Amino acid sequence: MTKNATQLAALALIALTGAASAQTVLKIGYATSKESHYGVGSTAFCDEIERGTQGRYKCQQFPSSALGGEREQIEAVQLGTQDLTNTSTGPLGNFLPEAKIFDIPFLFRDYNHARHTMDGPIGQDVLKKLQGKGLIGLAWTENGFRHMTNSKRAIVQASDAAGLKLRTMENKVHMEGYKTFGLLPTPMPFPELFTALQQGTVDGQENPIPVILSSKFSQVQKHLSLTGHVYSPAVLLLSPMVWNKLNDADKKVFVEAAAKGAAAQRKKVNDDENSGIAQLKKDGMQVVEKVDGDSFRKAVAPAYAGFAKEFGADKIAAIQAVK
Ligand code: EAX
Repeated sequence: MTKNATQLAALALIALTGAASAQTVLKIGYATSKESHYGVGSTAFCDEIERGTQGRYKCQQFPSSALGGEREQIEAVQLGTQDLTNTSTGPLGNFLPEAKIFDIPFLFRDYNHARHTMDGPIGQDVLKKLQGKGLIGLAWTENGFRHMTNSKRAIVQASDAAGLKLRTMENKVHMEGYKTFGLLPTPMPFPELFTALQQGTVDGQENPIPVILSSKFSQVQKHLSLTGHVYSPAVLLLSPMVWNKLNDADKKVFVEAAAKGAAAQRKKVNDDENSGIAQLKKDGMQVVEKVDGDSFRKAVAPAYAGFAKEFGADKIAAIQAVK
């Protein structure tokens, strides 16, 4: 090769690698702050896809509901106007009815039971079904067990909850369940919640410790009861518009990155569960740690007949049987 030809070849190579390293920036949104469990999980996922695709894919993160409520974000991911969302299953049942089974109060015994179910055949089957609804479920992440807060009184047993106006997610299964506690469920998108609590539009709300902490609900709620009345799964959703453009190797990178994100998110939930109660007490909340769980279980038991009719008694029993 002449010197010129060598230079040309080198230039061609630069042009080629330049094209190969073109970067796609994916928009990911979630409800809470960048420091919260959703932020930790999303960041772990984003770091991994950037590393695994040698920088061909990276994220731009939109924490704190900057892209809207969770229902709106799922719709946007379906449409492809948003690439990713890390969201609770609150509104997911409106897209895939089968997903609502996981929202039944007192279905899961503890975190191990819930995580084994979501990561096992039952959870993975529902995750795959999202494809039929124009959503790619990359992994079950986690929101956590939900606890009640309110501005009126300490809740020790179900009868203490009766009559309180409680904001719920836009989730029929939760609403049906909470009615049995005598609560007055008021569905509302998360971005409106802080102001609604501040202005007294509702008396209370229910959310996992990591959400109560990161959203600073201690500023607007006096009482916290560790009711743990329902497990709140979360899911990392990708738009099919992005998924369908990925080659097989990149698909594998995305799925493995999602598993790492889920692990990081769950670890943050664990950490917040361990240190969060002390923090919330310091912030001035009155905390009922010894809740009469049986009074709540007894209250909700009759609603299980309705849940069995909707989802199948065998399906509920299969989840209860997961070790
Ligand atoms: O996903 O709406 C809710 O209460 C959710 O738990 C919150 O947005 C985090």
